[in-house]
Amino acid sequence: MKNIKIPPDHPRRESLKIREKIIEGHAKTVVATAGLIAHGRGEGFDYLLGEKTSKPALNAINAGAAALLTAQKPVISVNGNTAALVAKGIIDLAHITGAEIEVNLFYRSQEREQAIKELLEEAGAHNVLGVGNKASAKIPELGSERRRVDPNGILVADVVMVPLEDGDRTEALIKMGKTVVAIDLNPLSRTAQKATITIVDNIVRATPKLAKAARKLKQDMKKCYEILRYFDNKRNLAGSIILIKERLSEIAEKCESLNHEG
Ligand code: PTJ
Repeated sequence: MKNIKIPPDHPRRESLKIREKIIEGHAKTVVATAGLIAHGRGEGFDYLLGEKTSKPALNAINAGAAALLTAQKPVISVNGNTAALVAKGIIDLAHITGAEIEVNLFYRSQEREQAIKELLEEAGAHNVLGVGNKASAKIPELGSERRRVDPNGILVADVVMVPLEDGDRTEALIKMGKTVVAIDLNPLSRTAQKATITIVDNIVRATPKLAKAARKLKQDMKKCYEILRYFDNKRNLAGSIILIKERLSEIAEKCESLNHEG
């Protein structure tokens, strides 16, 4: 598929560039067709959040980096959208935190898992878990293809990072006693509500910020434990929801004043 040329002065250039990456990923079977819809949903929430990393998101990014760094066995779960958007960033984060990378798909097929593995390897990954026969263990509570996990990865992990997730697995992983770090632009989703640490931000912005936070916190492990002790996910999530509410009020007020001027 041929990429479209986005004019340099287009007001929504960044958003369109990200969209192109998803479309390209879909053409290579990395992104599921439903992944296009999921992306559109994310764009909607990103618009409401002002398309920037908020204070609550930064708090959660620090907590997420601390959770990965203090884990015995951290694993970053990668699906199609994540691979298409931030393959290099995920590898960087895994390298800093000592996390494994595991492919875990809702719409699993041999073709897709192989395409995602190849994309990750091209980006520099060496040991991609969860592909082919490696996904031989099962999460008993789950009915979807997401139940298939690697016995050396998610099954035995104590901290699992799940970007762009669907709620069932987050709940199942929590039931298994794992710490779940979610990245989800929708603060109302089941994943966002159920995860231990929820980063309400675009994965494109959050991933390099996670790597930066991890690089800094790695020098001060005492600080990591302190961050985790004081982090309150429910309160932090409420912060993201309030932010949306305030932005909507501001926009509504502007509309109203324009109406009066007219
Ligand atoms: O690759 P697969 O087969 O594992 O399938 C992946 C998708 C994303 C299709 C699957 O997990 C799915 O259906 O997810 P949902 O239930 O649509 O949830 C995706 C969530 O991610 C939604 O809450 C979106 O708002 C959010 N989201 C979308 N794009 C981004 C995002 N969050 C952060 N950054 C984004 N760029």
